[in-house]
Amino acid sequence: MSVLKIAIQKSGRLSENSKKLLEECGIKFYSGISVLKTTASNFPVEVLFLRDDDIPQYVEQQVADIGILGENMVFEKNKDVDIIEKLGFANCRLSLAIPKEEKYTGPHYFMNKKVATSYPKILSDFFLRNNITAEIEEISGSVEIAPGIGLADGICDIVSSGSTLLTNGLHEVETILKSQAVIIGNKNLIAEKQEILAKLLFRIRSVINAKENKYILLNAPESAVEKICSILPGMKSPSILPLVNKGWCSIHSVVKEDQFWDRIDQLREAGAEGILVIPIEKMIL
Ligand code: PRT
Ligand code: ZN
Repeated sequence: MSVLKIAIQKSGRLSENSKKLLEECGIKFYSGISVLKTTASNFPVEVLFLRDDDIPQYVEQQVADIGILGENMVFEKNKDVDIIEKLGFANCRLSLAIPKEEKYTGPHYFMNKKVATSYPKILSDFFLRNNITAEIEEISGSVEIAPGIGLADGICDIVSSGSTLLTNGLHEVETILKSQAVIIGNKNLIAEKQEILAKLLFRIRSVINAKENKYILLNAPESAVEKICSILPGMKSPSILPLVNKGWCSIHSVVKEDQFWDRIDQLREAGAEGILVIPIEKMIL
């Protein structure tokens, strides 16, 4: 009986969300067996805890069958693996930044300059695409202090809120890459492992769909039903139940998280009352 080996980050920004995602898929783990590896008790998977930098190589070599990590690291390591699914967490961007007093004139600003980064491959591809000759200083951490200590003229690093750049007197001038956590997979999985992966992906998609949507219940006069249904498309169409109050009904539907506030305003304008919005745990389409 095959087991699908999943590599996730041991400790860092991706660890908690990666573990949580597997748990939300109903997968339970034996704990305390080893700090490097654990097996699920109710699903044929094994989890390996690794540094994110090593995951692409291990997946390529099939030490792990699939892995969860940031797209930034996938593109930097450039290994022969497939990106299977985007997971919607650890959103960030890889950007170029320079001292805030410097005026930016476009990518040619970096001509013959020195840029510090932990992403030499992505940065050199960017410079190549833009016909820029620049020096890349590869450093593994605290990239943002490089200009301040005279090590480089600018940096290329991960940005999320932007506050690290701000506190180090830098401003973001170019976004090279947008990134989020993804699942990568080995290209030669045997049929049995592909079957386990398909089951896992089905669960993961149900969890992601659920997070992206809300269940909404509201009361409305029958005269407003048509208008309200046009605002609430739902998964197929809204459910309508009669209320004891004559002339009134209850409407149930699903709305996308990102359209949520817009829709609520439109619903109130259309005559909806007693609106309840409920998180969805799993959503199977
Ligand atoms: O030990 P290991 O090698 O496994 O971990 P790591 O230290 O290399 O990575 P880690 O845990 O810091 O990040 C893992 C992944 O999280 C990254 O590869 C990204 O895909 C993603 N991610 C999301 C981030 C950030 N947001 C982020 N803000 N990775 C790093 N940062 C850092 C960034 O380097 C900078 O120092 O946070 C700072 C910027 O944040 P803001 O909010 O101030 O802009
Ligand atoms: Zn790392």
